[in-house]
Amino acid sequence: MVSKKMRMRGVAAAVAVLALGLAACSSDSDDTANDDTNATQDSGDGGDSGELIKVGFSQLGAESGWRTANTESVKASLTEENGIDLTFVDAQQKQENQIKALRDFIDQGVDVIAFSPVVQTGWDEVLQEIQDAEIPVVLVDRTVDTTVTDPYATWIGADFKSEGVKAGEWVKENYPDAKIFELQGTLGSGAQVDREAGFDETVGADKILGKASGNFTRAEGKAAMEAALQAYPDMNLLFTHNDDMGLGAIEAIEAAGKVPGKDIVIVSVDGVRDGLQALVDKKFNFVVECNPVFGDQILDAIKKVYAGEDVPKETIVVDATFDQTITQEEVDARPY
Ligand code: GZL
Repeated sequence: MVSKKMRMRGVAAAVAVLALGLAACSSDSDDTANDDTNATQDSGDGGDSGELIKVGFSQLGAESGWRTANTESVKASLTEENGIDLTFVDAQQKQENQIKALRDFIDQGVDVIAFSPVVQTGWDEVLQEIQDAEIPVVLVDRTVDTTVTDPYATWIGADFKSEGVKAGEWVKENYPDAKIFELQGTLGSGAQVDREAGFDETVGADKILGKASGNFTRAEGKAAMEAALQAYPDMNLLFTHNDDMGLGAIEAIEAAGKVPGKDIVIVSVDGVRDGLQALVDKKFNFVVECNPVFGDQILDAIKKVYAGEDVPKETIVVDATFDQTITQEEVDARPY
């Protein structure tokens, strides 16, 4: 989708190059004009005219090891030498902060907006404002559920439902009679909704004693697990929507005098280093990866969208799975 704004930029750039060319041709050796031309060409490989692509990125928070790794990947890719002028805003897991950041990006006249929505709904108004401002959106990680038609150019993230299914299939195969408690991620987030759907459909809702949200954080996962251990004393398997909540749950399980990985089998999602270390330590039993390192794919999508090139509606980030056969060397070699 080449917006009017980008078309106008293209015309302005063409005029500028033509003017520089004419100035160079008309004078025998106008170094200023040549320097200007070189300066333009050397100022990064952003848009057609060589200027940087102004990107507004609204990150939902810093709630987990996964988010930290994702932010590091985004910032490592969206750099000036890669042609990007990045404005990065952390919303501390508050939707109102994200909506404010998105509106600020509109006011700043950014070229492209990228964001990872903390929850699926509540974006209709601001997505319509962005569309009216003809600013293309690259949706990152989490998904949206909106009435706005064609609200984003492309989405890059993981297949959350498949992650839930993979976790459920391992439980069905290894612990078919488990009495399960489920630690949910941020309620209403695409990751929570779809991991829960995939897992519950696979193991059977009748196997699940209860659920509670730990909001994808270690502290809230620990608190939710403390309550669950009281409420469901015969629980023998925990499915947690991310490693951080599972690591908090380990603290609660041990404080209750039980052995994580044995008295209570733990199945998790993410595969951050602390989660895989828990596998080596035999406190986690199975982990489905959700790879956060896709900054380069976001960069590629932003450049294509800025240039008005076709992009796929969605790009699924490939995930693996891990069990207790993982070695300490493998964990130490992990990039995040
Ligand atoms: C998944 C991502 C989730 C992670 C959590 O792509 O949105 O959010 O699984 C993080 O660790 O908080």
